[in-house]
Amino acid sequence: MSKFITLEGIEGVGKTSNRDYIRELLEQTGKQCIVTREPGGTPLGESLRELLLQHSNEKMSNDAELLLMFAARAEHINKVIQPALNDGKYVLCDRFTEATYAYQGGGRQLDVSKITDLENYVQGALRPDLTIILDAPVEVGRERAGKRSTPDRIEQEKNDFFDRVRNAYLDLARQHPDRICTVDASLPLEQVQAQIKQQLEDRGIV
Ligand code: Z5A
Repeated sequence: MSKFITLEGIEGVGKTSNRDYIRELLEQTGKQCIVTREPGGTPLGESLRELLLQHSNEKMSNDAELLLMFAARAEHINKVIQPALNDGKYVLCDRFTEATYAYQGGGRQLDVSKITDLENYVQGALRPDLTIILDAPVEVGRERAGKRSTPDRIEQEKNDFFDRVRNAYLDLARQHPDRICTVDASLPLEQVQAQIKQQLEDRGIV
């Protein structure tokens, strides 16, 4: 049976590093799996991603940012996520709507009810079966990410923005313990992977 699994966390906590590990675990247990990401995952979504992350002289409004995230998501669900789930596949997605609650709700301090309305409109009943939040202090994630590339439009925000993002993620985990878990991503990679494996085993996924 198909499952929709998402990976979340502030920048640099290891979503990309752990995505391949989860895919391997799923495939080792005979599951067909697609890996995708947000914003992105379709040609339109990748174009919107570029608009969302590139630096521009004109400041993007918070509402425009929110709506572009959901425009990309609508396309992604219609063209990629729902068809794969309908085919019985596992969908492993690097970020999804919990990122909107964390970044646009927590970081930008937008009214959460706007996000909930868009979530219901764009997704209907679709929610991830499991969301793994890789949690680490902001300084840890930023230090890891900083070694790798120059900050994009969202990454250039200050630490207090990312503290709000992190806290919003932790709130989501407290609100939905049935489908959202956290792992301590400040530990060495092997220990992070051991926690992820445990979560997947506890839920009968691998
Ligand atoms: N965004 C939004 O605002 N609203 C939304 O609804 C959505 C997204 C969907 C793009 O995300 C931006 O979009 C993002 C949120 C926003 N902006 N920010 N900030 P993205 O996922 O593409 O970009 P990102 O969050 O910046 O991801 P990232 O920087 O690629 O980080 P990561 O994938 O979590 O980390 P990584 O690349 O796997 O690891 C970073 C480095 O740390 C790398 O050198 C690893 O080898 C190293 N690493 C990883 N794990 C460890 C451990 N455990 N120990 C030591 N070193 C480690």
